[in-house]
Amino acid sequence: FGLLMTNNKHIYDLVIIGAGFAGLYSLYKAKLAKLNVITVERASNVGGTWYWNRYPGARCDVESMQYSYQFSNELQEEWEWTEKYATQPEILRYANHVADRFKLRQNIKFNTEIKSAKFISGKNHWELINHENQLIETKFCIMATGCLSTLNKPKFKNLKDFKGEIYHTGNWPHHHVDLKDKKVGIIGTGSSAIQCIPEIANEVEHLYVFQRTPHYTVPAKNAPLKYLRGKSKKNMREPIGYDNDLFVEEVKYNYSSFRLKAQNSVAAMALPINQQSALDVSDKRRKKIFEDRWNKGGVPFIAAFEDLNFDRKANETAAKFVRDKIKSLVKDSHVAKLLTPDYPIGCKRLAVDSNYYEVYNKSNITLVDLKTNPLEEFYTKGITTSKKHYELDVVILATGFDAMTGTLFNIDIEGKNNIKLKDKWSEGPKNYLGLASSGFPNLFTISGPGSPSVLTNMIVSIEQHVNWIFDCINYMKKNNKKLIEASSDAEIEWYKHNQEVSIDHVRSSCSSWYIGANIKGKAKNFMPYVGGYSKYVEKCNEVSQNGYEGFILK
Ligand code: N01
Repeated sequence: FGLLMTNNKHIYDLVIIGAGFAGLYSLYKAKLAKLNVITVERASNVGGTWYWNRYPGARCDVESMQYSYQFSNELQEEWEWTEKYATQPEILRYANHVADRFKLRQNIKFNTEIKSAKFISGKNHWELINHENQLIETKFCIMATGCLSTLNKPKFKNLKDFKGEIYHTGNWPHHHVDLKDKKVGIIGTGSSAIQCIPEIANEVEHLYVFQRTPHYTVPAKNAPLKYLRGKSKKNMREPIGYDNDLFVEEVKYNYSSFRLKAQNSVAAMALPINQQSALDVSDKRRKKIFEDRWNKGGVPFIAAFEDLNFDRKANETAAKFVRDKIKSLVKDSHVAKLLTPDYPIGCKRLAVDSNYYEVYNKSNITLVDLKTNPLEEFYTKGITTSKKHYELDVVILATGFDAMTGTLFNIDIEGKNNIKLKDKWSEGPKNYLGLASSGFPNLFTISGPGSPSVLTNMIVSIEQHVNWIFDCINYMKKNNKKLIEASSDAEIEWYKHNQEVSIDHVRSSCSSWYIGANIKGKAKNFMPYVGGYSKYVEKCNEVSQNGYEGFILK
């Protein structure tokens, strides 16, 4: 870091914070643009979310053929995913491969946490301070800090008294955690817990699942991917599905059209959306369509009909189908009832599982309903609820994240006129296109609040954001502009639009981390843009084509 000291007056063109998928691609683009760039990363390696979330059973529930970069044809041709849904170790290998293949590591400073970022108006640059109080100066900042990168650790009473082991799914140790023959408690039943529970249930002596709200989940129907290995690629067609042995080869053969489908979609994913309304078909036909989707597995379930996200009656047909499945899969009817959600399906993020409901038929698993039996406190040997003491060797917190704004607020970001981002966004994040906030010039957020981000296939959204930002930086260079800042009018209009489109959407119909409901004191408004990925991209392109409409360039 010698070079970064103020005395040397070394000012970077760009500092990227984070070396996950957003940070890696930003760095690739910055090097291509020959910018003087450095990436800082608090972890000791690349991977972001996939570096930290290494709990047993962690996988991506976006299909691997889609959850990957498309900026390099060679990369997407050469990389071979082994399963329909890639495991965390495989995705982490991919991130490392990308870092090595594109020689990105030399520009990454690992084990480095940025504590504050302050815009110095007189100098038109940012001053960042790292955990060792070193100063880093830069003209531009890219916050590639992730949407789910600050843990939600509820303040359970007397947690510190517990003498056993405690882990959080979002910060799982890198060493092997031995759960064999131990009494384990897991708090939370969101996507992380739903992946983790079936995996550890086989190993532990007894597993206690502390559930506050049941979550909808559909089976992944994960499977190995097949490759032709040199056989003839004649008669390749449009890729039609995983049950077809040629699927991977067909995707690779037609990658651009496969990617285009995702680009033109709501969730940046090539999903087979049935354009019918769930209410326009007979009960028998509807059930058959849901059954087929259930059997094929994964998030396409929610695309079984085009109106499941908007029409509550249509949504109820899908919710009822899953509720009936729970009843048929879980033998103990009381447990089945506790596992059954009563809110619309797809409000909280639909989880994708491998034997989640079935695992409750095992004799070494107990579901503890925190609604009727609230968690009161920890004690030296475990957890006390209103009805009982649970003696535990290990507690796993699967309690999620302070999503979307948590990490940005943890960095003390101060813009023009000494305004802190945390104060400016105290009633909700005002962030034009999810990319930039007024008063914070030359600072971009990747998949920030106000962008589709977590409602989409993240890597596709990340690439779109990064491409847009680098086109913008290029435009500034060509037009001799030094500063870009969102206008306050444009960001307020975008914020209002974002709230409006969310009103009738199923995602607003319950309490979830999308609206900050999981964090005490957090502003309650819809954070990601729910108007759809392709519409969002249209707007971004319109803005840039009109000379960065809604931004002030100086
Ligand atoms: O976190 P969550 P997550 N007492 O916030 C409970 C992504 N992801 O880590 O619903 C008791 O969803 C809370 O209960 P309730 C994905 O976007 C992706 O599971 O608030 N319980 C809930 O059950 C996902 O949405 C993938 O009542 C408490 C759970 O903890 C996001 O990450 C895999 C509590 C938290 O669920 C977050 O998922 C995994 C308390 N005080 C995750 N506080 C893949 O792509 C919270 N809870 C594969």
